[in-house]
Amino acid sequence: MIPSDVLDQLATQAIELPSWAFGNSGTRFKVFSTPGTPRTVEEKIADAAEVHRLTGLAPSVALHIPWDKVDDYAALRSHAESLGVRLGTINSNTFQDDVYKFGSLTHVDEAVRRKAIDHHLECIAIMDATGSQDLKIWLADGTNYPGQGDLRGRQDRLADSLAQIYDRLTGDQRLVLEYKFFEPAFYHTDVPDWGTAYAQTAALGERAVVCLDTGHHAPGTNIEFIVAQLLRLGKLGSFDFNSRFYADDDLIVGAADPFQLFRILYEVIRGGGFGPDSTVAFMLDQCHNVEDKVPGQIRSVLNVQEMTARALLVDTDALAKAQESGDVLGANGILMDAFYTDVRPGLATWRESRGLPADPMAAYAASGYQTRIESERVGGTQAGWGA
Ligand code: PSV
Ligand code: MN
Ligand code: MN
Repeated sequence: MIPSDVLDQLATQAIELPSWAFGNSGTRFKVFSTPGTPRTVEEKIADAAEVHRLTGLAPSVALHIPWDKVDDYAALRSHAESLGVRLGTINSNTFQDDVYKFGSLTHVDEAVRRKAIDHHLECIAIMDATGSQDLKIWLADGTNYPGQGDLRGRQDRLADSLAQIYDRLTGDQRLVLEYKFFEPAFYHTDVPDWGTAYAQTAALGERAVVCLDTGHHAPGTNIEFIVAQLLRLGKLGSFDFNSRFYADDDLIVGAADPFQLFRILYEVIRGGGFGPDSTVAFMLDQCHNVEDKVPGQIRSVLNVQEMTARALLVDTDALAKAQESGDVLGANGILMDAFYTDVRPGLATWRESRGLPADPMAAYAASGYQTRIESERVGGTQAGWGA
């Protein structure tokens, strides 16, 4: 039995899906095509809407520009809304054009830097049309060899570029800066860690916050500590959830290390990052290289929901007492009790009580959706990692 106050909190959960998760993706060795892959952004949104229909967990879809570029964003917004979802975060992309070989917002050539800034201003104009709140910036900027670039100068140009972008935000729009410790650059990356993302966003102002992608840290990093610290500083803007065994694997969240996901979500809740009053956005950033994409996304949002439920089960009063009295093993045991609680039967019953399928994975398999898209969508590749 899951207590009703926990279920009430779970009812507020929303996890944004990335449009690119529905497109083909792969590694530098091979991009395998999955039957039924969307051919258009409209079809990606339809797949995302199917995930939401079966789980009630995914009311919005993030777009990546120019992968999801269209002529009429107002029409795209209506399309999404007619399917029961909204358009969410707009992700900029300055990592696939030849001109950005040596950087984008940090580039030493003013013309290239201008082009990269203008791309972000175009993204803000798209946000105005889609009603999106967040502009998410991840930069591939960095160098491969010591001496190749001036680390300090690049940081200064980055600050100036971000300030020009930030100045164009209006209303409740936010600039969300995502860090990543390496790749594609192998010696240094211009936004490699939460400290740099924090310093850059703190200099901009309140509406600039940090995105924590769970796959963007060195092995062994205590990610939940970063979560606690960013929440404490009021700078945790969003998550890109995924899981990894080695580097930025972009596998299904909770697949590699469910306990880490639990620990992260516990700190999110502890720090006020969950619930209607929180401004922390939960998003997925994943690729489904070999598995079917729609059920891959269903599995992902269910994993987040399950670990959130377990994190909400932590007996926080008992934990505080154990911590204060120096009861090391007692405190650890309280956390582990919540982690080891199987919430799946309780969640299944609760889903049914809300008019959702008890088992969304089984419901998808039985729905005929996969067979339909496989026969209807011939030759789908859609721009993105696989293009
Ligand atoms: C970079 O590795 C990243 O995590 C950024 O969020 C990109 O925009 C995204 O991947 C695309 O999958
Ligand atoms: Mn990411
Ligand atoms: Mn990534």
